[in-house]
Amino acid sequence: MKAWHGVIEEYRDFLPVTDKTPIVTLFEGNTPLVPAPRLAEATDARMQIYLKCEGFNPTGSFKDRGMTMAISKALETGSRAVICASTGNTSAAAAAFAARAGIRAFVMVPKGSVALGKLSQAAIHGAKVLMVEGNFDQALTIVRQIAERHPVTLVNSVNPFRLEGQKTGAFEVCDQLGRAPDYHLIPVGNAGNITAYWRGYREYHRAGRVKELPRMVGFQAAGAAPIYENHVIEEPRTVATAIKIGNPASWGPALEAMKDSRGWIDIVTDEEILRAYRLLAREEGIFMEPASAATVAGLIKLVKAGRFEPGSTLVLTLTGHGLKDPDTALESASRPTTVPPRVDAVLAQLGL
Ligand code: AN7
Repeated sequence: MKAWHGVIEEYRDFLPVTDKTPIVTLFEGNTPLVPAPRLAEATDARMQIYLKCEGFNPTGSFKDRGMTMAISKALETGSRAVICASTGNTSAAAAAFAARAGIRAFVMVPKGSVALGKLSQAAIHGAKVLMVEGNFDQALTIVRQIAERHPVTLVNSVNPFRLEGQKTGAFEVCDQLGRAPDYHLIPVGNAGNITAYWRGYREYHRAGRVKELPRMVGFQAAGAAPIYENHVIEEPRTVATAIKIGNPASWGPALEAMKDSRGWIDIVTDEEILRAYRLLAREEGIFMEPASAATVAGLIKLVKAGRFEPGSTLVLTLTGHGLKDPDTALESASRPTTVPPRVDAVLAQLGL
């Protein structure tokens, strides 16, 4: 098997890098495309369902694809510091890649709405972590202003190199599947990833690597669904804190992706998200964070509604690892039972 060198080296021809770009990589990408037989069975319509498990990236989310590009380009232009606002995963990736590059990272996260694993990552990688008494959208406004006036590079997905890196997710799906799927299902927060995937599919199609183009289907949490509702949500609410965003930066491009691909956007409730979250863990053995489960919840909802033709090939991006958010996992499952160190006491609990 050929060694993997990270998404920039693997897809160099499709990316805005030159021989002079210092590549900062943690060997991200090459994540598995895992068939989901139980989900497919449940749909009862002979569908092929695959999970693109982005939680298996080095920092545990899809953000590593964009961050290898953003940090490499920041370094190329001589930047010594980066800044971002984040619901958690971007901050973890920024902190890790900045550490790898030997530059500083400043991250701003909404206090009380960041999963524990993500916060611990930003901290241990040495980022300066600021918890804002406000939401993600407010934090993004602040860091955009700071980056305009001070010598620090913004690495949110408004940085164009982020989406360039993230589009490699679509390249990998095509390489792994040998074609593009009929539908690509994906959670939507700041709407960068849906935009990037569509760009990736289009570029691969134009280059003759695939003959098909998928329809892009995005899912927002019902309490944080600005695109679906067609207005800014001032106080977004959802258990899926990663996508608790009320005014997405890539709103326009995401709408375009949906229109161009003849796709659409839908919503899922927190209850549906948590049900899908448990189902994925228990029936497929895959532990992804709640925002990723939104995609599975959306699949279940739309299959019931008969939105996909029988025999369709569907790819779902599962954006982040379940270990990012241990609190939600423990709240969503039965509690561990404490026992004294005796065989009889243990047996009494097992019901064998
Ligand atoms: C697990 O980390 O916005 O629609 O600041 O962490 O491209 O924003 C995270 C977003 C989906 C939504 N799933 O992707 C951040 C941040 C997970 C995420 C999304 C995010 P976009």
